Amino acid sequence: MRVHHAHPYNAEPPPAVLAEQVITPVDAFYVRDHAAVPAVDLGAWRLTVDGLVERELELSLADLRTGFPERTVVATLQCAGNRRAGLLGVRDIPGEDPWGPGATSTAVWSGTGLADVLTRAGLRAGAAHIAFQGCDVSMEVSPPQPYGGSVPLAKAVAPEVLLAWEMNGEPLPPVHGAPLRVVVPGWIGARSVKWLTRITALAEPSGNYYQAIAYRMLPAVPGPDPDGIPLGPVPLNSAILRPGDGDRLAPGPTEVAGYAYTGGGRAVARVEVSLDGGTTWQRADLGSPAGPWAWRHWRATARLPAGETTIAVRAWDDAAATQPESPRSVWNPKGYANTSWHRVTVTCRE
Ligand SMILES: Nc1nc2c(c(=O)[nH]1)N[C@H]1C(S)=C(S)[C@@H](COP(=O)(O)O)O[C@H]1N2
Ligand SMILES: [Mo]
Repeated sequence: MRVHHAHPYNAEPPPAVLAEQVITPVDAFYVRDHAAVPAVDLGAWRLTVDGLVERELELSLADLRTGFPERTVVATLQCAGNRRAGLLGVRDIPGEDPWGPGATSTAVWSGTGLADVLTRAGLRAGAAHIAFQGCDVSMEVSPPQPYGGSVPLAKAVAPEVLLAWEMNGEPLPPVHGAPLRVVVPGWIGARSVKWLTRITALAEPSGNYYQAIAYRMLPAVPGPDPDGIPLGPVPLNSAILRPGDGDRLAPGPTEVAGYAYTGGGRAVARVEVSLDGGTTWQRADLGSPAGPWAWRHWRATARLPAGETTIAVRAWDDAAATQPESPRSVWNPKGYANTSWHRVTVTCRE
């Protein structure tokens, strides 16, 4: 893993490792923490459901496992800061980690539907957002605050949104939120709250720092909208995982491989690779879909000239939207959602 920070732990797998399998092994799955991994006493652990509900609930893990139907969803998580490194060349972003294209991974998640738990509690009139709170306390905020966030009710009750206790068929590991986390497929990773202890039905979005202040798309130049756009659905993105930037390659055809992903219920429709700065594009082959909420792996065979070549990738979605050419057009003060063409530069021997 490429460790950006040891405490709190923040690490991404090397790109080539992500290219190996559509389902990322647990030990290669990126980790994004804002606080120390909390020590959870499993016997004492309870999930509280409160706020605008008919009945407050206190559920143990056994209550969840035995009292609710189990569901499994293959879902990609993607941090809003994925590919931030590509924005740093435009302008510095102090205090934020320079993530490469590996702040995203895909797993098979099992647990129960959030909708089922909300149905058991019964929502009262006026409930419009579902807030989540973890038991890790972030020292990045003053005064320190448990990590949290929220999603609008329409997404919260969608069938793909899980309270997950299993990842790739194993109990959820501590670093990924044991014993229970939210998985909000298609939305930025920040909404998939780990170490979940409280679900609250609210009339407004959560006031937690990570919903109200961070994870917002601020304007590049402070203007009439200083609060920015709260980030939710993940925009269309793609990256080259192989070859690696700076690789020296043998002559002959080169296999180029990577991922493409879009959230918000859209689908990746096409991936293209350019060897000439975007004048011409070659179609990549998309791997078979692992489900509507998972990334697509892709490959293309490139015939590289001798010397240095920059390979670029872009994807298209089913609304025929594509990615912007330059990181300049998407630079923002917190360095979120770098969706510009991803590029690697390689050298081919004569
Ligand atoms: N409780 C808690 N949940 C959290 C976080 C956190 O710091 N604390 N980080 C969020 C962010 S920003 C991301 S991108 C994902 C990362 O999930 P992972 O570490 O399992 O990859 O978890 C989210 N859930
Ligand atoms: Mo994130």
